[in-house]
Amino acid sequence: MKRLLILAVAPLALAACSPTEPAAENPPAADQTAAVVVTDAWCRATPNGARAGGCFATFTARTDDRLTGGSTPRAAQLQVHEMSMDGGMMKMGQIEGGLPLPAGQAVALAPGGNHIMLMELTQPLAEGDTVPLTLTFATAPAVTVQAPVRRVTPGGDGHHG
Ligand SMILES: [Cu+2]
Repeated sequence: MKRLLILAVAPLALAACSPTEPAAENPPAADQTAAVVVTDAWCRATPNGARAGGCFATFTARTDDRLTGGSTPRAAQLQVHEMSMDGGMMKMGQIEGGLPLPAGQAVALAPGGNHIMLMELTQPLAEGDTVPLTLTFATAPAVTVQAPVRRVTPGGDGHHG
């Protein structure tokens, strides 16, 4: 009877050694409800008298989307601008149809490239200010961020080399 007992136990041991692996993929974090995550928002301080100012941020969309515009209490208009070369001159203008935000890809706005333009500022953007930016998307709900104002010395940071 001893031999029979051993045979009966073996299948149990086997089962214990091969647990069913849970799916390896990470479930999305519970608090990632926003369809577009906006990080590192900031605005560039404007010299006295400037009527427009640039703001920057990094956007990560959960599904393909586009940054189309927005609003701020600090300016009459908020536009999404791109830089382009035209006959050797840098020009900027609104991006037709909005800035593409491919799913899962961090899209960074930065000085010298795509930017958020605040037109007709109510007052200059001063270092230490915080600018509320409400950003709108083609499909995702609008996102409001608080962008601190920083001073950038033109050409003084060596980043353009
Ligand atoms: Cu601009």
